[in-house]
Amino acid sequence: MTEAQRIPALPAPFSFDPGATALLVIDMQRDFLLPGGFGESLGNDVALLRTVIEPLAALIAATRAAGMPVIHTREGHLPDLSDCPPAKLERGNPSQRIGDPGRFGRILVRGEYGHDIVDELAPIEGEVVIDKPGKGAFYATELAEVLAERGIRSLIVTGVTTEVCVHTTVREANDRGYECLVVSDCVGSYFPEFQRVGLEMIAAQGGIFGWVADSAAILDALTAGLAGSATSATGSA
Ligand code: C5J
Repeated sequence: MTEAQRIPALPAPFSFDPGATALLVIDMQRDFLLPGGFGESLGNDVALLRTVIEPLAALIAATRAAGMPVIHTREGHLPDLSDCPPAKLERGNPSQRIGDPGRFGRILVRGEYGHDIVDELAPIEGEVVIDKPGKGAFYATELAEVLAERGIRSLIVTGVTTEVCVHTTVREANDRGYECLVVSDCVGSYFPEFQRVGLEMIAAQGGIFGWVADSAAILDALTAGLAGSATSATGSA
């Protein structure tokens, strides 16, 4: 066990062991974030989601520097769509559905350009990328095994969209016993009211699904942890 860190958060400070914590980056994919992509074709303003990229890039860099795992997810389906239930396939705008040709390849299909993660947040060698057919990152994936193998008990959760894949994943994680800290400026929604209420719901009722903090608070804790490990390594006070 490494030295526990404490982050000011809602509804109360979040304590975590950096040696048992991972940063989870949900679905920061071109299909959702690029102008001209699937998200925009549904009538959404991608600018709201794109505000997440810069603070999340800084948080990913600090997490890597602290030696903590970064785990990425991508929502998408096999090219034959055999893992996409008809109820999901048939929903939405009939002219732009999962598997249809889009500006960045077949929409939400694995291996297509639009399905992959935006360049600014690209995984580096050795980082786990979980391909998920659902909204939650645990459903029909190997995420539970990946976390168990690494002894992870706490998750710092980021990505898009706040009220859909982030919420579903946090709820799944909470039911499985993980402590989740959701990073308010590193999650995004196309809808400002969903962003606000989505975050409020997580921390409500004493933290019914988890905790909420901004990235500055987490960066402070990670930097303090690094400074602590540097002083113990050099033996200085
Ligand atoms: C959606 C997601 N919104 N990653 N996916 O369909 O939140």
